[in-house]
Amino acid sequence: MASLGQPGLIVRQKHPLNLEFPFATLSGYLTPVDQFYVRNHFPTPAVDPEAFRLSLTGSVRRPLALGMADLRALPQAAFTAVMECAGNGRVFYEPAREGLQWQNGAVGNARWSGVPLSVLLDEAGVDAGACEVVLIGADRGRVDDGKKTASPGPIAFARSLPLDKARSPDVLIAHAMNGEPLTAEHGAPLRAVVAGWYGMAWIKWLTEIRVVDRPFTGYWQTRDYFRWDRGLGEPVLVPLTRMEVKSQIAQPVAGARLRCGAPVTVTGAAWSGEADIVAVDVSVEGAEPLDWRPARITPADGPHGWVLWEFTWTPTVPGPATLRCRARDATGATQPDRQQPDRESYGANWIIPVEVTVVPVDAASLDDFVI
Ligand SMILES: Nc1nc2c(c(=O)[nH]1)N[C@H]1C(S)=C(S)[C@@H](COP(=O)(O)O)O[C@H]1N2
Ligand SMILES: [Mo]
Repeated sequence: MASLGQPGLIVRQKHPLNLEFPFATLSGYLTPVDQFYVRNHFPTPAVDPEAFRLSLTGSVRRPLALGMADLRALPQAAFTAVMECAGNGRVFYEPAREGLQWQNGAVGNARWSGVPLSVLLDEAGVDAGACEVVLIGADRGRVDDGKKTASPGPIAFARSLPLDKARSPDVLIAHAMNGEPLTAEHGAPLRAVVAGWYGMAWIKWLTEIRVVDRPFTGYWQTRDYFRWDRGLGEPVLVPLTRMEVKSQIAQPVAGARLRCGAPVTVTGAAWSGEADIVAVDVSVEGAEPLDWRPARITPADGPHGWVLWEFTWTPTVPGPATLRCRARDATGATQPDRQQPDRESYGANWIIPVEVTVVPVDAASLDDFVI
C-alpha cells in the first residue's frame, strides 16, 4: 500500500479548533504530539509562562501562587496515559446526536510529565471539610446551548475532581507531553492529567485550582458531560468520570478489499479507565453466534497506557466480511453489543463492526487498492 506520509489531522471544526487523529494511521505506542487530537470549547488563550502564576486557593491553610520555576523545583512524576474524549465515537450513535461528529480518533496515548497534584495539595494543607478540587482553565466564552442555560457572560472551562482522585498518583499538573513542553493547543504551559478519566477532566491552560467544601456544579460538570445513573432507582444525572472499557480497529479500515488466501493483520488499541486490559478478542464473521478469538496484546508500559493488539487472519471465502473487536478489563467489564441508552451522546464503547470485502486473488491482482 502506498505510504500516506504525514496524514495530519481531520478538521472537525475550525473555530474553535477541533481536530481528530485519523485512527487508521495508528502506528506506534505513543501518539506523536502533531497527531494528537485537539478538543477545544473556546479560542485558545495565550498564557504567558513568565508572568503567569498557578493559584491554589479555597479550603486550604496556605494558599499558593506558583510560577513555572516554583513548579519545576517540586517533586516530578511522569507516566504514559491514554486520553479519550467522552464524545469519541459519537458519529456511531443512532439516531445521530448533536455535538462534534467524532469517529474513532478523539483518543491518543502520550507520556505526561509534571508535578503530582497531591504534592500541591499537601503544600497548601487541605481543610478537613473539603470535598472536591476544582480545576479552572484560562479559556472562556459564552455558552448558549438552547437548553435554557445560556451563560450571563463568559465563563471559564472548569471541572472538579473528588478529593480522593485529586490526591491519587493518577493526577498530574503536567508541563510536558512526550518529553516536550506542552504546545498551545494541548494546554501550555500547564494542564491537568487525570489518568483513567475522560478528557473533559484534563483541564488545559490550567491557571487556578480551588479546593471546595461542597460539590462543584459548573456548566461542564452538570450541564454537559453527564450520564444517567439508575443505581438509586429514579434515574439521576451524574458527571462523567472514568473511561469505559474499549477497543478499536485501526486496520483494515471499513470498505477495505482484502485478498482471499493472503494473511492480513488486524490491528488496534484497547484501554479502560481504571483497570488493566486483560483480553482483546476479534471476530471475523458476520454470522451469529460470533466466533471470538484472542488477539495478541503488547502490554501497556504502565497502569494508564493503552495496549496495542493484533490478530492475523487469512480470509478463505470471497465476499463481504465483518470484523469486530472486544476488550475485557481486570474488573471483568467488557464492551456491550449495542449503544447504551443512559450515555446521552458520550461514552460510545459498544462493539463497532467494520465491514470489508474479500476478493478472489485474480481480481485482486488487477486492483491497486487491495491491501
Ligand atoms: N481549558 C480547557 N480544558 C480542556 C478543554 C477545553 O476546551 N478547555 N477541553 C477538554 C476536553 S473535552 C478534552 S477531550 C481534552 C482534550 O485535550 P487535547 O486537546 O489536548 O487533546 O481537553 C479537555 N480540557
Ligand atoms: Mo472531550
